[in-house]
Amino acid sequence: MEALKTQFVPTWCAGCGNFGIFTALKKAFSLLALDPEQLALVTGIGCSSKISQYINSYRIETLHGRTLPVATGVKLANHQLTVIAEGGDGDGMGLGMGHFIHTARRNLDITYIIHNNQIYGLTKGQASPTSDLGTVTKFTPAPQGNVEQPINIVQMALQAGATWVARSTAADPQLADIMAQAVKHKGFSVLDILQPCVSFNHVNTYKWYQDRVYRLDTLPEYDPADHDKATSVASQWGDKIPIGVFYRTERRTFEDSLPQLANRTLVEQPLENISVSLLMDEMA
Ligand SMILES: Cc1ncc(C[n+]2csc(CCOP(=O)(O)OP(=O)(O)O)c2C)c(N)n1
Repeated sequence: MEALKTQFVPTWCAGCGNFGIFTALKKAFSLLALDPEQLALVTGIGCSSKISQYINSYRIETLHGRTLPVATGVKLANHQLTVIAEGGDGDGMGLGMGHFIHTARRNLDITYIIHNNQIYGLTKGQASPTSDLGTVTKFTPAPQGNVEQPINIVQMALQAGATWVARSTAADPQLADIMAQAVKHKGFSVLDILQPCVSFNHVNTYKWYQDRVYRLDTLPEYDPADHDKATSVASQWGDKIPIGVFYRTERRTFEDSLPQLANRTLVEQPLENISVSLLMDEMA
């Protein structure tokens, strides 16, 4: 754990769900015995994305919504690294939505962790693409509140072609374990973490989630290999919210399909035979 520390101290609000996710993530890395030099943490912009400042690894806080394209670049440059992409529901389901779908269908071996507080936290409480209908914010005022249909991250991941899909909560004692499973999966794994925002979301609190979540493994004969069943259970939201691993399957990864990467990572390949000036001339 000590090796994962940086000199920065988290600046999240007292009680923020990001603390639970941060603690679980460090525990997951320890469980996996991951050396910081094997790890690249790519985040976007948002309160949640600050997590990359606090974990010693290769790390970058990139542009808002560009978490997955940057993580893709990192993975293709050195596919031996364990690449974790992480950010908020706004970052991933708003500006980043197109990237989410394409990264899932490509099946890069990247773990994508979404801190889903159903609100834009950093910019002080606007409705996000996962805000429930009727959510009242400064920008979606009463009486009608939010009138846009929310995105269900698990459903979206299943339809886009993610090969491992799960949901958990920031207060889940099993969170570190489920994160470790996500990292171990070879392929694009998506973990939707329900996370209270104590400053700007006074509806979806720790208690609100706690009163609604139930574990998929308590369902008789639930089989995470069954995509149809996963899709049907994933549609549940409201009084009952399922958590756990919805779906897992094996599919060839994008990196493994590239002959250029078969023997060596890109960063290990010498540049001698590549003439940059020829390329520049061609594009002139
Ligand atoms: C291109 C661009 N658009 C908008 C913003 C402003 N902005 C910064 S963070 C953010 C949303 C944060 O919400 P979320 O991604 O859910 O993360 P949270 O802060 O809740 O963890 C927005 C809209 C920006 N930085 N860049």
